[in-house]
Amino acid sequence: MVISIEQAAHIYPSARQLAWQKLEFYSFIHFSMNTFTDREWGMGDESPALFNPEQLDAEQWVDACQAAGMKGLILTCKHHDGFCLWPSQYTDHSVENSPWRNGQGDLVKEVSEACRKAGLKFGIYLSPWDRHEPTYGDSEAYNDYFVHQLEELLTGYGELFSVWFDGACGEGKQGKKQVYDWDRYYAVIRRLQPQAVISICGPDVRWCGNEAGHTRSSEWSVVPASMQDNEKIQANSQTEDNGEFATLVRSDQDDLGSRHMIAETEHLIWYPAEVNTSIRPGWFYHSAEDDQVKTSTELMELYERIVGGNACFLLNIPPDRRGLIHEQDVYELQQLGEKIKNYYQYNLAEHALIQASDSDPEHPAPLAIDLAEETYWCTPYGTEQAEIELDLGTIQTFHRIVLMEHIESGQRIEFFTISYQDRHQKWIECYHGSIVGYKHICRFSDISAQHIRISIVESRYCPTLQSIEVY
Ligand code: FUL
Repeated sequence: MVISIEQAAHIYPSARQLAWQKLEFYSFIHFSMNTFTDREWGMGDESPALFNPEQLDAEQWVDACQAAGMKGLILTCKHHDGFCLWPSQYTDHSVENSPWRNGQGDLVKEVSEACRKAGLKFGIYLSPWDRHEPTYGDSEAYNDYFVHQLEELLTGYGELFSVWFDGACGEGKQGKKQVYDWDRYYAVIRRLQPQAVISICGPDVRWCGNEAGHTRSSEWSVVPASMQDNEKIQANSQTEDNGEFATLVRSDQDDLGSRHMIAETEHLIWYPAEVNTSIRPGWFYHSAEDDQVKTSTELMELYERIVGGNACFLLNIPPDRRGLIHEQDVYELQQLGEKIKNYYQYNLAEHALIQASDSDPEHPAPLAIDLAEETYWCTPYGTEQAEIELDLGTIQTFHRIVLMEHIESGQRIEFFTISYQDRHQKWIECYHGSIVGYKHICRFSDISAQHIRISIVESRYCPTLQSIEVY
């Protein structure tokens, strides 16, 4: 049975996906043995004696994240080399055998506590691929080991917002191949941290398909259910460190969810995108890259395209060997935070007059600018085209319009245009876009006008707008 557009309009996010989407922007922290060996992928035979970040200060990391406007942090608790940043009772290959804090330290604890103190959400990255653990490749035994580690992380460090499973995977020793028991991992996470999303090799959050910060022009959250298996299939295809992490592209299919794409689909799911990239070329800190830190202008471009392109932005900021985020990175993050604040400070739509060509009586147009998250405008059931006009009261200059659908009601808008009225009352189109979803940031050069029109050209069953902002 093929799915109809009406059915496609009624695929909804789970509560955990919704809470995750609202975070918008959060950090990835790649910090581990590789920081001390100057590598991207460790071999698993590194001595724990090498790990000694003498000035480590998790609060400095958290401050840098908050300065940039981030709402959460995901820590690489174990990367592919198997070294654990917490004293796991299932292996010796951990901070417990390092000189750091005389073997008494627990970095997962320090970071999770610093996050909690500052009001940042905390998440974990636990690499399924493990080049150190001797049981890796003996599927049952390693699955037990992995689940034990998961249990330690899921129970010892408070509430988690994300459990991030990497797709990178190689073979075990002597060519042994590990068969991951994903369903078992997921069940443990659902039992112990039901509010956490399981990302990438998981059912809740979809990898955008590249590590360079690219977003599709239409990043659909409603996609064929087969997308959920993609990462796991890819998981076995990347086998060695090719040194070009930031440009790695594993899936470049551009259209995942248009009418055309879903025409033959039998099962659609809510599977929203996350875009991960690094502030530096590598995921781990390398002093040779100190002069290659992305500038706040580059980061702002990424932020607006990703968050404003219906995806969440996971930006990696790797601490250095001291255990601190490098000064250059801190500076760019602070500048980014300032830019975001400045751009989105005065919402000209807040006091506008608004009217729509058609509205459901319970969801009139003013609900699109009332700043309340739970209220929204929508058309009567089955009305797929509509126009909304804003009167700013006087001529104002603006360069951004931010649209948000009420995604609790599904993802519906497929094509829209934005126009403004010029001095001769002529409507001039200044933007056209495809999907909106959680958020679409429409960018253009300065326009001075009093009247703005948003035309929804094509949508699924009936469009909604939870919010319209003009800056
Ligand atoms: C990749 C890994 O191989 C990299 O080292 C890094 O952790 C990145 C986020 O994912 O698959």
